[in-house]
Amino acid sequence: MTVPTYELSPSVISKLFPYISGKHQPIDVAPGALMKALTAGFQKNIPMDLTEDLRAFSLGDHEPFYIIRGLETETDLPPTPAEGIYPEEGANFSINAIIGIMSLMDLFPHAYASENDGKLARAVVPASYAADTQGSHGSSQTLGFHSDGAFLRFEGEERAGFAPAPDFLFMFCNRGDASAKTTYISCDTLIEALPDWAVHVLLRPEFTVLPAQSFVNKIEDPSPVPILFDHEVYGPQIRYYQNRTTAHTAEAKKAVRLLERVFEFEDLFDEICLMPGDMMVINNHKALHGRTAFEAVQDGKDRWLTRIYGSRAKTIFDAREHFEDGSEHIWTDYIPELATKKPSIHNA
Ligand SMILES: O=C(O)CCC(=O)C(=O)O
Ligand SMILES: [Fe+2]
Repeated sequence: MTVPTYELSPSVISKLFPYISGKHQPIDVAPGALMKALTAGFQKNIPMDLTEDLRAFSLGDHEPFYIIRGLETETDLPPTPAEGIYPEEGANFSINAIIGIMSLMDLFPHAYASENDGKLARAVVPASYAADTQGSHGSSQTLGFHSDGAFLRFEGEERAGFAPAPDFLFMFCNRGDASAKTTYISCDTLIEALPDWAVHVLLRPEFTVLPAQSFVNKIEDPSPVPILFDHEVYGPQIRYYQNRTTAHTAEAKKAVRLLERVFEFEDLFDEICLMPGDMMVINNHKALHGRTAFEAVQDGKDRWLTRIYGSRAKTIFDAREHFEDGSEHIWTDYIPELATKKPSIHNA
């Protein structure tokens, strides 16, 4: 399966340019005003067929991945940051483009208090101190299949103190690397490939998923959760993090071993080498993603993606009840009623 891809035409790209480049709305305006301007610019200029695809995609009525190609990056893009906390001299085009596309999907950008110092955008870059690790800052190790925030709460789960996992993740490529491929596999494909008994075991709360390295708040002894669950609106959903998931029963261990075998069948998953101007959007509950190993040089020209989470308003509002007691807080200032937390872009 190849990921649905939409190539923007040169005339659309030039119409979007004032919004993406911040000419009309500099990046330091209030988030609400920025979002409004980007929404207006994108609604007016994005072709109807792409808008319709994005709507279907956000409603879960579509393959769980989407790529938009041909977006512009800064001609004077600063050197790739050496670590992932978003630099002051950031890739603002990527942030504007992501927020614009999110708005067409009725999604809102948000962050987590314990990742990226609470900043909205994460620089997915190979950090020298993390080269050998399996996280978004790694490089020499394959980043296994996972969902982002797999240890967090999924809709319908009663887990006090856990914020919701993001509904969607957006990755915009500022600089590519020919050997770094983003891998992805859909939940439906996995379920089809597995025998019924394994699907049933994966639906039981018999697993522990640890936070990714990027989350500084390491939650101890989290309650066991299922890997698969059936959402009443969106159907089958998945959470997983390869090498960070423990199965607690003999059957659960067997089911996870089988799941990991499925990851090895090359015709079941797909991969794409993201190049400058590519935006990949993933439905984080309906698909897993990862990345192949690559070599980082630390010369300012290494691979650099901007990653921002986008969730439905309902998901973010539901998080409110978890704000005060918690192990994991969700932050946004793109929804005025919730705009009491840190500002979102280059916050101090
Ligand atoms: O580098 C990639 O292509 C994937 C990164 C990733 O999975 C993440 O930052 O969550
Ligand atoms: Fe990820």
